Amino acid sequence: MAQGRVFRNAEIVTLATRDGLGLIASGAIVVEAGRIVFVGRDADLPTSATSGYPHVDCGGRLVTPGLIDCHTHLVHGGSRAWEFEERLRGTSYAQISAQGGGILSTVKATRTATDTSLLASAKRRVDALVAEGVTTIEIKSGYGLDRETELRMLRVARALATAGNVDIASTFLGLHALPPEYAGNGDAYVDHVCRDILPAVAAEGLAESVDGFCESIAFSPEQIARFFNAARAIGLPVRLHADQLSNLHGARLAADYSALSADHLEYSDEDGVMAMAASGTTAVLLPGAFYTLREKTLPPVDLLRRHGVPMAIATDCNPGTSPMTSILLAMNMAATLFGLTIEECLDGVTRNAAAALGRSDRIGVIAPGAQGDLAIWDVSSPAELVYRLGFNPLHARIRRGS
Ligand code: DI6
Ligand code: FE
Repeated sequence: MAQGRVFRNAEIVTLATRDGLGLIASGAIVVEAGRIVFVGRDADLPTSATSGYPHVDCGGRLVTPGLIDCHTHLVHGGSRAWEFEERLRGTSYAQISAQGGGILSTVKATRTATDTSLLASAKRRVDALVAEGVTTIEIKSGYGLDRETELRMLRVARALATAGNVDIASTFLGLHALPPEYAGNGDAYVDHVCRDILPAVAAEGLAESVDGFCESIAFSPEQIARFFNAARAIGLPVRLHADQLSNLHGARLAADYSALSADHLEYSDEDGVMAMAASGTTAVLLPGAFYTLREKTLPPVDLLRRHGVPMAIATDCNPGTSPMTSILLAMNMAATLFGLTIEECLDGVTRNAAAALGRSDRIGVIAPGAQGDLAIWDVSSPAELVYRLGFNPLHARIRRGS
């Protein structure tokens, strides 16, 4: 007989209805062989499900889908605390990158780190997210920028699934920064990524999507388009760091390639937002980077709402612009800094985050057929999950039913 478990006496935030939280008071959930087979009122539990399987009394607690952090760079060597200090003295992120700091200093530290130390340092960051009810984490490469190190980063990301007891979605961030070997020769690096690194990533099945950084300090829209064409040719979906520091029309570019997501978007305009709506691209908002860089330009939340673009929220966990390992803090920042509602915050770390990963069929909601990934909270209302800073009310995390 299949393994199963019955969760009873729960206030369930299913997120399975089109609008609203899809709340079920005094609810029950049955998970069988890792998948949800029943969700509804406790009183309506099928009698076949009440016998046999162990019952868990949730004590009237709030139950949400397991949370999803859909944008992180949490595998990397080194630390950038010195750069934080430098910024406190008034040097800008762009100035630091131009001086060979920024992303490239993490590239140096990542290339020289052993696999063991990369895994160990990343696992501590994974553990922090998992402790807050996270059951799926996206992890990008992008601090290797050579074939060997990019592949190593993605293998470490894959190993974190077992090491961290969490689902991992890995992304090949081939165009993150120009490595020193290609200084002044961006087009040659793009060729190298498309011809030599991307095929190796695909051959080993190490990534389920690709990503790039479209910015004046990184790669041009034309270079990103060449990379996206190569990804499309081998059937990998794309995502994009778009319009974070300036408007290079990255939102539209992402939409033109039916991207799963366009991320950051502080400088995106209405044309870009409309294109995203038409292509079904999810907007991933990253308030940790906005906060760390003390940005002033807000992402166009009203436009995203008006055009019906789904909004996800993620930590962007990275050593430079968002050294954050708290998805709850990301929700709080999205509310306080970007003006998202409680419902939008919850959607942002569940079903919309699932869409950004192309996993809407499996995770992000509590519904029959979905993976049995749940978070059980010691809170009296959904708003309580968002409003505290630095407090973790997780009671239990359930991954695939256990
Ligand atoms: N945008 C970001 O905010 C991070 N990467 C990116 O493309 C920054 C990563 C870093 O500074 O190390
Ligand atoms: Fe990022």
